[in-house]
Amino acid sequence: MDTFDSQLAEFAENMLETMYAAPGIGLAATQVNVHKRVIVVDVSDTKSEAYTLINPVLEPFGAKIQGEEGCLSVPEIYEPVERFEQVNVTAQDVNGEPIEFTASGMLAICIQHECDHLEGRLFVDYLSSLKRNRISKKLRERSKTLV
Ligand code: GNR
Ligand code: NI
Repeated sequence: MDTFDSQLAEFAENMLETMYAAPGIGLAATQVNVHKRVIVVDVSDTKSEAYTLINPVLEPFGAKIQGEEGCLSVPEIYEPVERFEQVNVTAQDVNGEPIEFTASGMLAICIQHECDHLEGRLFVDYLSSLKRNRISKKLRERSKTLV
């Protein structure tokens, strides 16, 4: 991303709206079929701590922690995933201004989950092939009964 114009600002606003409506605590542009390095996250209960991160780069550190994860792109599947407890984040905001902060806990997990989407990775990719195959089957069966 190198053009920080009103179109980008509008897209980021739309992503936040989509995330809150889902409802979810994060969303990557990849998930709405836009292949740009844009993620939004808000892990607060009050929907008042939104981060819009453009071109995010992560340096995870610290202990590994396991948390139950779900994904809007893998509906209604929840499995434990191991992530780093903390992550140094450098990114740009919608105006192209540099951002740098350290996240921990749920925010750190969510940012790692969203950045994975930008690389085409899903949380199910961290599971055993046995679990992944079961999930694929479940999603396949589900889509059959839906149509
Ligand atoms: O809403 C979401 N919840 C969630 C819970 C644990 C770990 C990661 C997430 S992100 C997810 C929304 C989503 O799919 N973002 O890509
Ligand atoms: Ni996701």
